[in-house]
Amino acid sequence: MTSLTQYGWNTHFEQNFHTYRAQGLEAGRITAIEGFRHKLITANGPADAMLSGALMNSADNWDLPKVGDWVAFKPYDGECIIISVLPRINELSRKLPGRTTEKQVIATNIDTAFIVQGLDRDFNPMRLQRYIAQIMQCNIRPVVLLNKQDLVADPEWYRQEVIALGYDCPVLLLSATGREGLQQWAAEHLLPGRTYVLIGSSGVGKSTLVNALLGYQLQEEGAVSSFNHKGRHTTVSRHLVTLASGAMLIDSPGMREFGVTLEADGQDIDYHPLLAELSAACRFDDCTHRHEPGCAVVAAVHAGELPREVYDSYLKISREQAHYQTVAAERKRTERQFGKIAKQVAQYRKQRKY
Ligand SMILES: Nc1nc2c(ncn2[C@@H]2O[C@H](COP(=O)(O)OP(=O)(O)OP(=O)(O)O)[C@@H](O)[C@H]2O)c(=O)[nH]1
Ligand SMILES: [Mg+2]
Ligand SMILES: [Zn+2]
Repeated sequence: MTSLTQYGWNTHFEQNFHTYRAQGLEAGRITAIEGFRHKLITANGPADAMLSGALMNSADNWDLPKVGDWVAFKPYDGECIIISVLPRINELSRKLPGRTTEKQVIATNIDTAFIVQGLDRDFNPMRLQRYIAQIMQCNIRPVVLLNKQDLVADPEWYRQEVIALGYDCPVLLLSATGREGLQQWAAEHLLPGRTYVLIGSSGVGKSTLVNALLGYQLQEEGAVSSFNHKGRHTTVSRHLVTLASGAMLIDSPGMREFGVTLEADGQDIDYHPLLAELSAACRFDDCTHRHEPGCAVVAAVHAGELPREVYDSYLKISREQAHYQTVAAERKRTERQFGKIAKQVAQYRKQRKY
């Protein structure tokens, strides 16, 4: 018997599991998804599971189990059937690339997300800010990992560039292959019973970092790549591994784009401490910090108190969020209308008895 608390089980899940327990179901956490096969960690060790027919048919994609989810399952003939996903504490999501407003859930029930950038050609403060904004919006703590520090002459310069942006998040320098900085990273940021996810572009060294922590090859890392990425062992699916320390780490495939979504009440982006503080001093409560008179944010940019990169990132992200919000609202309206029609058809059929 393993105790589920070491995998992150807590009173939140316990409370939501009550009714399922009464029905004789068991609880497990999703560690990997390969097609239809779901890998679980349960009180009796690892297990394979499938979705129940009802779950497969009824749910929206983002309601289906994702890596990190706690589920209620029924042991059945040597196989486990997943009956339900327990309510999530949070979900790390992004807007899918392209003109869609579709949301993709990357992983769930996360304590900290490590944003990995490589100090070769990948370093990009604008992209970094987009990650930070989205992660904070998901109620997850961001930590920036600048990997491949062995490839640049002055890695500290890059770290200071990120720190100067003024976000409330730690910035670490690492070399996965040179095994530099790993110890400090593990000691300060990888705690037992907590769940972490690594995100960032392809080739920044996420899997190499995981493997370095595990101390063995869980999966092949890429060989040194040429420009076209041929022959690289790029990660194709997400999986959760448990380190010897008891910390859980989710590796994920590289992302080309990390689109922001917009939950709830929009307007206020308070992912940047100074930006949030300044907004309070704007003349208008609903100031968008663009052209309004008496805007404290614009004044701070002119005075050199708020970094221009932060302001530019704010403009870009808030524009995208506004777009996401309008299109998502439209989609909801259409779905509601469609729902009404479907209901009318069902009623009509019932009356006509066919
Ligand atoms: N010089 C140097 N190379 C590194 C370092 N970390 C990783 N690499 C190399 O970078 C390449 C890509 O590493 P991966 O770990 O596969 O990158 P990834 O982020 O997992 O990529 P995807 O799975 O495609 O998202 C490999 O050739 C690694 O050996 C580092 O700290 N320094
Ligand atoms: Mg990888
Ligand atoms: Zn303003």
